[in-house]
Amino acid sequence: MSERTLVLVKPDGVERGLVGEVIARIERKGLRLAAMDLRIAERSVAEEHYAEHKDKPFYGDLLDFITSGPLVAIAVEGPRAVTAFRQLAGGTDPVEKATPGTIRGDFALETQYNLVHGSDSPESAERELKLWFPDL
Ligand code: RTP
Ligand code: MG
Repeated sequence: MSERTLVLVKPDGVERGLVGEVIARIERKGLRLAAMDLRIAERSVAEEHYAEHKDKPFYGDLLDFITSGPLVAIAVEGPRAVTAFRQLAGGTDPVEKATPGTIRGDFALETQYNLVHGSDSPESAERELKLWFPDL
């Protein structure tokens, strides 16, 4: 049974030249790229994407950051793709939660600059994929 998830290589990941590294890990895991696009996120898309965090103290900074430069949006497909990619990414705090061997654990130091996003459930994935890839 295949499922889809939305992956973002956030602006810090693009800036640091880690797009290839992230894609390589997705592909080596056995997941498939169904769609991919380099773009600067519209503020409105970013607001909707992170709507669950709108009352959090970091929401404004998060929107500023995610719209600050080009990011790579990827629709990733495969068996249990949502959980599989969350495991590749590692925990949100790249030092306290992400372990070495994960994308965040290997390459990030700060929670705000944690390189990648992955949908946190199949329902979130459906919602986010509609937002980022309406034609998919
Ligand atoms: P994401 O949504 O980006 O995949 O990350 P996540 O599920 O692991 O973490 P989430 O709780 O959804 O937080 C979304 C993003 O907001 C930033 N953040 N900053 N300063 C802070 O305390 C803080 N907490 C979260 C991170 O960039 C996180 O990935
Ligand atoms: Mg999240």
